[in-house]
Amino acid sequence: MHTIQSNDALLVIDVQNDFCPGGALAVTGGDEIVPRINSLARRFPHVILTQDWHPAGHISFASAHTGTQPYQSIAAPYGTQTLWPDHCVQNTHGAQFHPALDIPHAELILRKGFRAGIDSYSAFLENDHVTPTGLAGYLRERGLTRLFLCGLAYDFCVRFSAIDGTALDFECLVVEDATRAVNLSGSVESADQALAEAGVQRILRAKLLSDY
Ligand code: VGL
Ligand code: ZN
Repeated sequence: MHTIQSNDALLVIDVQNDFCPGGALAVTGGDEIVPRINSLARRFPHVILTQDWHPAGHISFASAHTGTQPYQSIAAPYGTQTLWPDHCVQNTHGAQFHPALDIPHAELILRKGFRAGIDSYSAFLENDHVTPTGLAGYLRERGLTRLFLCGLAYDFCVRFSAIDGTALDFECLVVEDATRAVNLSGSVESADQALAEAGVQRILRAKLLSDY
């Protein structure tokens, strides 16, 4: 048991105020996972946080387009883009990590979605699926090869991070009970299926703490 190894990292996705109850793009139960993530993080030698970090007027905001509503999709130059309420605007309270997130030893905070004209769900590649964020290079240079993913939201940023990470040759496992979903129509089922097809294992926190 407890064979969390020196080449393992916990990747904590977007545990930010706007994705928690009371936030602009609140995920049900988003705050409930914070204590779980804190205790998981204590077991990992390496922890990396991601932070959704949009400029005002970002392409993923419904408010940046005329005649659109949040949660509908548009054709962006790089493909279909779901539109969201304004969220995680750079340097706002909503973009800050949840105040109870307590991971002093986190060694990297990777910001994503900071360019006005392209969104980035994945921690590895922007939504054109080709522009790298630099995370793969960081992990390779640091010799971190196995990633346990948790955070928000299961059906968007956790999903795409795990799938891209797998395609980039990292072993990715999703700690399912340390995530919560936005849950648009069909998004959870579609994430479950995509993760299964990519060979991403979903595990429970208790299993991680006892087996790995
Ligand atoms: C996310 C929608 C928009 C996420 C980020 O972190 O899952 N979802 N921006
Ligand atoms: Zn976003």
